[in-house]
Formats: sequence, C-alpha cells, structure tokens
Amino acid sequence: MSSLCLAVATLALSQPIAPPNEDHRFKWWNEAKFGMFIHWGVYSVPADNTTKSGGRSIAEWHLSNQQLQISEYEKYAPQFNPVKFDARAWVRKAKDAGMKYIVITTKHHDGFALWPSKLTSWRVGAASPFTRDPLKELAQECKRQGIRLGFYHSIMDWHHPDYLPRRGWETRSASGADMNRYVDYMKGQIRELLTGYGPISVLWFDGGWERNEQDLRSKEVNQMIRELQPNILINDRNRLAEDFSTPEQTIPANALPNGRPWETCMTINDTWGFAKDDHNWKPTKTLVRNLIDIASKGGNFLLNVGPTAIGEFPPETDTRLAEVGQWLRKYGKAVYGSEKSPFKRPPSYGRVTRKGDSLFLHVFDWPANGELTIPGLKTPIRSARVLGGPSLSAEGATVVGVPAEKNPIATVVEVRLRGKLEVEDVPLGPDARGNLVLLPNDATLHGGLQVEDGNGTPNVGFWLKSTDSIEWNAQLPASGQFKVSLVYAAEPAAAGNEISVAGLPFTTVSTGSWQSYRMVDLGTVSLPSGNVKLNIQVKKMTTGAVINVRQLVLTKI
Ligand code: FHN
Repeated sequence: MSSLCLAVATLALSQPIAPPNEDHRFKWWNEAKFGMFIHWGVYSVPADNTTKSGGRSIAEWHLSNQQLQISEYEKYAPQFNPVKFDARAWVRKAKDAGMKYIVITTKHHDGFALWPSKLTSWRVGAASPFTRDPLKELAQECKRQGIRLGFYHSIMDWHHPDYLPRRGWETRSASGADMNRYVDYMKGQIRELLTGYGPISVLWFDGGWERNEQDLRSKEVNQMIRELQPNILINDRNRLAEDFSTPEQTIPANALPNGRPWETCMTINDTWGFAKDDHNWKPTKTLVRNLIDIASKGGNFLLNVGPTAIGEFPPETDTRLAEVGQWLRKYGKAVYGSEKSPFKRPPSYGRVTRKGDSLFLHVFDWPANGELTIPGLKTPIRSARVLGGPSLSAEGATVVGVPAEKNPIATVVEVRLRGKLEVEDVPLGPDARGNLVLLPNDATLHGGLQVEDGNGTPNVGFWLKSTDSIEWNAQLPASGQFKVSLVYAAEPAAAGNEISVAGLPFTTVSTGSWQSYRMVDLGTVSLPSGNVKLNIQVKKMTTGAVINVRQLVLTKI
C-alpha cells in the first residue's frame, strides 16, 4: 500500500466508525440477511463427533474430543484430498438456497490452513495431497456469481508450537513457546488472506476465549485488517465488540439494544464439521422459521454446512438448502432488506417484519376466525395481499380472510398502511383461550434480576437477593378464576426458599439444575377485570439464589 494510501486509510481508521444504520459497510449486510457458514478441513476426514468417553460433541473438535497428540492428528492430513470439490456447485447451491454470502473456515482450531500459506507447511498442498487453493476457487466463483465472501479464522491454534495454552493431555513441551510470535504468525496469515483473495466482506474470528485482548494484541490485529480491507465487517470474537455480535445456536429473545448488528450462526444438524453419524437434521420448516424469527428481530442468519472430506455437501443438506430457497423465491421480499418488527411482542400466529411503512405478516398458524390482528398497530391498513397470492380484506388493524393456498412453513401477507406507521404499546392480556401466559420479556424486573437468553427460550435469572421480585401488569376483559402454574428451574443447592407466586405460597424444590425446567401447579386465584398486577416475591430466603423463571401461566377455569 502506498504511503499516501496508507495515510488515508489510517486517517479513516482514526475516525469513529459511524453507527450501524449510517455505516455504508452494513448496506449489503442489512439487505443480505441470510448466509452460508462452511466448516471444512482435516477434521472432515475422521468425520467423528464422538468423544473419548463415548459422548457426542462437534466433529471439528476431533483432536480435542479424542485427546489426540498432534502427531496422531497429523495422520489425517494426507487423507484430505477433496477431489470432488466444486466451488461453482457450492456457490450455486448457496445462491439457490437464497443465501447472499458465504463464510468459510480458512483455519479452524486444528491450525490447518485451507490455502497455500507461505507461513506453514500444515496446509493444503504440503501436508495434504490436495494441491489446489480452495479459497481462491471459491473467491473466483463468489465474484462470478455475485455472492459475498467472508473468512472464518480461529485464534486458538492447537497445532502451532507458539500457541499457548497446550491441551491438557499433550506430551509436547511448551518450553520456548511465544504467544507474541504466534500473534505475528496469525497476523501474517490474515494478511495473506486479505491481500490474496480480492474483496473480503467479513472477518469471522473465533476461538479467542483462552487469551485476553492484550495477549492477542486485538486492537493492532483488527486495525491491520481494516487497513487492508476498509469495508470489511469484523465480528465480536477477537476480544473486542467491533461490528456485530454472534449468538451461536440460539436466537435472542429480542433485537439487541441500541441497534447493535447481530448474526445467529447455527448448525443444520448438531455439528459444524461433517460427522458421518450425525443424522439429527433440522426440518426445513425449522430452518425457515428460524430465519423469519431472526429477521423479525433485526438479525442475520448464518446457516452452517459441513462438507465431506471428498468435497461434497451431504444430501440431507442439499435437500434442505433447496427447500429453503424455494420458500425464499416466493416470500424473500419479506426477509431481504427487512427491518425488525416495530411491535414489542410477536402476534400469536407468527412473526412480523417491516420495510418502511409496509409490514409483512409471516403466518405460521392461521387463527380459526380467519382474522390476523396486529396488536399495537395504530395506523389503519390500506391493503393486504398474500405475497404471490390473492388480496385479503382489512378492517382497521386487522386483516380478514384466509387464502385458499396456505404455505405449510409460513404464508406471508404484505400489509400496506394508510400513512406513516404508528404503534402503541399493548398491555398484556389473555390469549384466544382466555389464559394469561406471562413471559420474562413482558415483566418488570425489580433489583438485580436479568432476562437470560436461555438457549433461545428466555428466562429470568440472577435472582440473588430476597428484595428482588418479578412483576407483570396485565389487562383482563372480565373477572375470573385462574389456575396458577409456574415454569421454573433451581439447582439442588437453591431448594427450600419460600416464595409467593401471584399471592400463592410455594417452597421451592430442586429441578436438578438451573437449565432443567419444570411446571408446578400452585393453586387457583380469583382476578378482577381491568388492570391486574401479578408478581413473584421472596418471603424467606435460605440459600444463595432463588429460582430461574421461564413462564407464569394463569389458566382460565
Ligand atoms: O469451537 C468453535 C466451534 O468449533 C465452531 O466453529 C463454532 C461456530 O461458531 N464456534 C466455536 C464454538 O463457539
């Protein structure tokens, strides 16, 4: 880079990066919404997700799962010869699935370089008979087919002699290992990747959790990345928040605060690297509804593919990608470039995405009465139409009518409004059956309580003080009797606290762990019509923590 160019780049870097909604680097990202993650490397040879103790794990961790010595793991590299690797086919499959970007593992934790790096012989072409450069072929195909390319790069490197810490079972000495020298090596490889393969849209770091920002020289490394590729997006896994958050295998309960960009990455079965015995393939309906749920909260979805050692996608992956693409070809307008729902809660029948003053209702389950109400919508509806289908009538903030053809995954109704979108907060109320289902995100939390993601099912946690409490405010159209049920979790050490749930006493019993939830029926209460307050309070705290709460359910009697 010329000195003038470097000076300009450095000046650009010294300027604060604009907020995401004004930062040109996110324009393609906000439009794309859906990408393909690829985990592929030497670990694809054993394709084994079992652990030494006979459990199941993720296949790309084979070296760790089986507690192998480096020398034992290196024996797989000569078998990595993906003669059927076809970049054109891979990119075509991503495009046909409706994916707009690809993020591929350049190097995973095993340290094996998927490109002819000049800095190591632990790579394709040297340690393996595969002398081609798969990243080059993929970059060329992405450019030809108009797909953006990102690089996953693991900071943790079980193979490199300078990376520390060693694995606990290793016999290889750590003496002489120098983390600074390792970071120089990592910088050198990243420089190769960001100068040899054209425009790279994402640097997807991973495996930074063993060392801190100072050890990894994170600021220095990321600054180099931005100098080399000023338009690149860097994720939050090099010990710095950078451009976007990366919830993994879960979908946050809500959009992240302050418009923080985020992307959920998820496996299509249970493992990132291909595992010959992992047949737990997610149904296409689940994959599409995950994409819809993520888009309704303003996120991107990075769906993983684990190609085989010979260079092919598993047939179960091919089938699902094709079916997701089929749905997106009909309804993608409601996903690509969409914004998160303007409403605090999703409707009972599905999800909502938005584009300016238009709304898209993603209908999973059509209400029996054929009415799609939009709770909280103040602006009257001007028109409603099933995407690719018939018009539907509208009355105020309700779409009326059920189309003859309903998509079993989700049918999308485009709703155009009579003017600027205006919404209002809708008080909590009973569902269609008259029951009150009270959730963490609808509660007012007093004290140090927090809503935890709970692996995609939010829970109230961090209940460490007897003065903390949970409160819901709801509106009841009529008075009535309700059965009170609590869905909670408590580890054995937390059993025995005396709490009050909607006024009913309960002495907590262990459910086994903080993640093991159980529903308990606590009795019945009479509630008046109008605004009702329902809370969970501590009467007597005998242990260090109280409970985790997933739901409070009041079932109409
Ligand atoms: O350890 C890795 C894992 O192998 C996989 O690459 C995932 C994908 O994001 N990231 C790490 C686990 O959080």
